[in-house]
Amino acid sequence: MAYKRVLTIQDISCVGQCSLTVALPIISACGMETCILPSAVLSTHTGGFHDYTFRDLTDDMPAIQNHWIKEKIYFDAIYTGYLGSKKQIAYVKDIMKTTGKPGCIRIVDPAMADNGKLYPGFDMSFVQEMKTLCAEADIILPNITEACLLTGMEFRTEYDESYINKLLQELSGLGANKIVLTGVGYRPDTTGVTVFEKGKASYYEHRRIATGCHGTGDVYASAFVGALMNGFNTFEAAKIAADYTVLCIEKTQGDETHWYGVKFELALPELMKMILGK
Ligand code: PXL
Repeated sequence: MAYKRVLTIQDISCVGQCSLTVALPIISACGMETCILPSAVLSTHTGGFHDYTFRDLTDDMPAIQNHWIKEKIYFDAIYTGYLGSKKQIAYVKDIMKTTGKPGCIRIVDPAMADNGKLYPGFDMSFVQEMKTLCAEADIILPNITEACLLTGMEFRTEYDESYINKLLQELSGLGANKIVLTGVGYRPDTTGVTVFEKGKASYYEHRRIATGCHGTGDVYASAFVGALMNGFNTFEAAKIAADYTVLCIEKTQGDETHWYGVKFELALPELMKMILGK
């Protein structure tokens, strides 16, 4: 497998095991050069800490982009996560257009909501902009809350396959080629992921250990990118990322002081075995 260069655009939450502090080590461990563009710098993530700092880096983006273009720096894949402002989304779309190598894979995690609610600081006008970013992606990785916000469908905690299929149809109407919908569970002790491509949905079910662990969306998306860029197909990559995320949750379980994230570092050897030992 040729050595790949991936760009990931998301925030630096200095403490909290999410976004770039998760994506950078996970994608690097998968054996590729991982370049970053921080969307914002926060003292912690926004999910449970109080009085966190937030420095928006939107205005730094065009100069960074121009420098890369001048230096002829191009990427095999661009993966976006938590973004800092509405205005930033337009910059990110332009970066995807101008800094991708031919065939560059654009992966968008519309990280903006969970458990039926938008994260602090986001509103429906941000969701509107995020729809336009999803439209330009090759693969999107929403959870059910994000999928509902993007499509206008009602958020439900209990549902059947026909609800999920409708959600996938509506999401594909936004324009993304492939969809990896996370947190899809039909039974009390299980959850899973539904992959939708070429009009067909495939489901991978796995154990539900705990609900609502912080940062697991970012752990999942990063491992997905790492597997995909190592030649696994969308469904295989979605499966590896799910198995890795379950391991990370297992390694964190029982430590109540570690409520803010998962100990993803402890399961990196297993991820590397799944991806590089194939
Ligand atoms: O994990 C998603 C995420 C990323 N970045 C920041 C967040 C969150 C979720 O709360 O607050 C800053």
